[in-house]
Amino acid sequence: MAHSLPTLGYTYDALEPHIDAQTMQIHYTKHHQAYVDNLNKALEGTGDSDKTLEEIMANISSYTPAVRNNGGGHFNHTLFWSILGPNSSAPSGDLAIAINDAFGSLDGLKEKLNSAGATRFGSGWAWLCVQDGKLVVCSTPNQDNPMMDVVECKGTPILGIDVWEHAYYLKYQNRRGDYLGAIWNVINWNEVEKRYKAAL
Ligand code: MN3
Repeated sequence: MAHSLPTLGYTYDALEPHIDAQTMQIHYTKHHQAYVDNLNKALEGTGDSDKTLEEIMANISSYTPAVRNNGGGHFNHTLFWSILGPNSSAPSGDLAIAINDAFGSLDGLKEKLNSAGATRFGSGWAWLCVQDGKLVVCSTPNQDNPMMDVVECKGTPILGIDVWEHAYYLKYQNRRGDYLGAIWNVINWNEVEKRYKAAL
């Protein structure tokens, strides 16, 4: 079965004023759709059209650059939409404990993730991952992610922040740091917690 765009769990303007509606609409309907279309095209005739994204990521070194870029793009954005939401609260339960253990506090995690995103040269992603049962922060270039067998920072991503300019330029222009500061107002911690439990 061909890959397809996941349903967005909220409206384009739901993350205003932190992420503007126009950015959301273009990001989802143009950028993400293009990754999906180009992934399907790149997999055509390879016999791997029925593989899950996770299977493809784990073995990405044996695929073409088009599968790596567009498969990564599809995986990363699907995760990204799911961990965003209009009613952000705070981490709770085991995730809150693990964050305190690994980073001292939620502010410690924010600082580390924002620094990973701010220092990623060009385009890429900043990640919170589960690695051997522990939380770690890292970043990857382009549309790579920690599920890929080719990246240095391997793990199960439970929160990812898109630092491509298309994610923030309409509202924040070159101020990536302002975008990274604002995005914490729209994190769906319930989803991050769900992914944390599943990753353990
Ligand atoms: Mn993007």
